[in-house]
Amino acid sequence: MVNIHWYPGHMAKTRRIIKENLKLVDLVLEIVDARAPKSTHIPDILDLAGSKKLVVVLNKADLVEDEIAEGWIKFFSRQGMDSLKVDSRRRVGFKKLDDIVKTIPRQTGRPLRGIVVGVPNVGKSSFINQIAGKKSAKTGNKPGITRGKMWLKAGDKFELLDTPGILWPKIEEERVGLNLAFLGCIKEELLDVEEVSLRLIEFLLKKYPEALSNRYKVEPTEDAPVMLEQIAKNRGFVIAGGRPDTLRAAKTLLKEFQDGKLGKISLEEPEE
Ligand SMILES: Nc1nc2c(ncn2[C@@H]2O[C@H](COP(=O)(O)OP(=O)(O)OP(=O)(O)O)[C@@H](O)[C@H]2O)c(=O)[nH]1
Ligand SMILES: [Mg+2]
Repeated sequence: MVNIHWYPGHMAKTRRIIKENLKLVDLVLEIVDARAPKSTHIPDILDLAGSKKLVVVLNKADLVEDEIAEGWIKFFSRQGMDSLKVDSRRRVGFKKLDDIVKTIPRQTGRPLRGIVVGVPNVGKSSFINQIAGKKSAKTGNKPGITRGKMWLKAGDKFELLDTPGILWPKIEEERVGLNLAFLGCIKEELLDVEEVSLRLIEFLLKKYPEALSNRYKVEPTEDAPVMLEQIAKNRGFVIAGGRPDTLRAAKTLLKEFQDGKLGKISLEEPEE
C-alpha cells in the first residue's frame, strides 16, 4: 500500500556524498527517530560506514517513554553499536556524546570530523545545530529540507558534515514503510495520505487510544474511518455539502503526530 516511487538520482547523489567524504571523517553519526529506531535505521549503514566508527543517535527522545529509549540503547549495544538518546529541540542528552567522542582517535592538528546521516526528517540538521550552538543548518518539519552537503563548525573541536536524508529503493516490509510514512520521512505527495492516516489511527486505537481521545475529544471506536470523520468534525473541517473533510483531517493528524502533539508514542519496541 505504501507504493512509492523514489527519486533514485537524488538518493544516489547523497550516497555518493557519503562515500566521497568518508575518508575525511573520524566517525559516522546515524540519526534515527526514537519512535521507530529500527524502521528509520539505514539497512546497509554498516557497509556505508566502512571502517569508521558508527554512533547511533536516537533523536526526538522527548517523544517516547524513557524506558523504551533505554531499551533501544541496550538493543544497539548488543549489536556492538554505541548509541545515545537526545532531544535536539531542547538540547537534552548531549553530554553523553562528549563522552563517546573523547574515546575516538583523531589526527592531531585538526578538529574531530563527523558525517551525519539518516533518513529524511529525523532531525539531522537540528542535531547539528545543537552541537554548533547556533542555527547554522536549515531545518523544517517535512522531508527534503537539506539539499546538498554542508560542513559546519561546532566549536573549534568538532566539524560536522550535514547530508540530505536517504531512503532505499525498495521498502520490503509494509510495517517499515508505514512507520516511515507516519514519521514524515516520505514526501506527502508520494503517499495516499488518507490511507496512511487510517493505518495510524488503527495503530493508535490498539496501543494508545487515549492519545486520540484526549487530543480530538472523540470516542474511541473500532472503526478508523469513523474516527477520521470525527476528527474532521472536531476541527470543523467540512467540504461542500457539509460532509467532513477527511483529507484535511488526515493531513492534520499526521502533522500533529509528527510534531509530538499526541504525546509520547513508540511505534516499535526493542523486543519486537
Ligand atoms: N520533538 C522533537 N522534534 C525535533 C527534534 N529534532 C528535530 N525535530 C523536528 O523535526 C523536524 C525535522 O528536523 P530537521 O533537523 O530539519 O531534520 P533533517 O533530518 O535534517 O531533515 P532533512 O534535511 O529533510 O532530511 C523539525 O520540525 C524539527 O524541529 C527533537 O529532538 N525533538
Ligand atoms: Mg536536514
